[in-house]
Amino acid sequence: MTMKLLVATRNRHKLEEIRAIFTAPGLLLEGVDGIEGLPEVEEDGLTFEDNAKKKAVTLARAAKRWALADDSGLEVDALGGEPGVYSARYAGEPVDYEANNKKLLKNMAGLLNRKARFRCVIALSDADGRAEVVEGVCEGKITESSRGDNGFGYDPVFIPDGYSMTFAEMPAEMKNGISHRALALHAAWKKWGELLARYHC
Ligand code: ITT
Repeated sequence: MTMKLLVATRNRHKLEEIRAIFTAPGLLLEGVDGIEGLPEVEEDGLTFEDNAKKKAVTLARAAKRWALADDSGLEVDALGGEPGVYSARYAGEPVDYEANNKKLLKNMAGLLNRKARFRCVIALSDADGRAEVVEGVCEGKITESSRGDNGFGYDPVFIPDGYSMTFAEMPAEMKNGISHRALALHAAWKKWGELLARYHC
């Protein structure tokens, strides 16, 4: 039997990381670009949870199928949790990862407390908009300068605890073994199994 899951993201890097982990025989992951007429979802929530739920529920209802959405970002202790839910557009529109990293390193110049974490909230919604969320967190620290070309976003400036490489210096499989998204996806996988059993579909 084939089971379809709509992945409610326009971020191709996220989609690749989700595909690497959310895999099973008979499971078909569909990106939003494959389906005509889906609405754009404005991310105006104050929390990752609000935004993840809004994305999953809106697109699941519109496409009339299960949807998974990821809302994620970087929280820096010395900046009071910034950029947080504003991570994607920290340096303004349009989204520019290099400009975001430059702004972050500038705002952290001279700061000794470099503690930070990536947080990923994943929402799963059925076609009727019944949604549940799970979360994954990866603790680490902010570098003094950008390092590495892999991954996306703040990967070049983030070193996970227990490592000396940034996420952007790691091969994809290594990041996918320890990242906030990997932890959230494993929790989401378990949660989805429970939801499918609960709703008998
Ligand atoms: P969708 O809303 O379409 O999923 P998006 O990129 O706008 O895509 P978010 O609103 O969740 O997604 O913003 C996430 C931002 O947080 C992303 O643009 C990065 O700047 C940062 N981020 C999240 N996960 C990351 C990761 O694994 N590595 C580096 N940066 C990450």
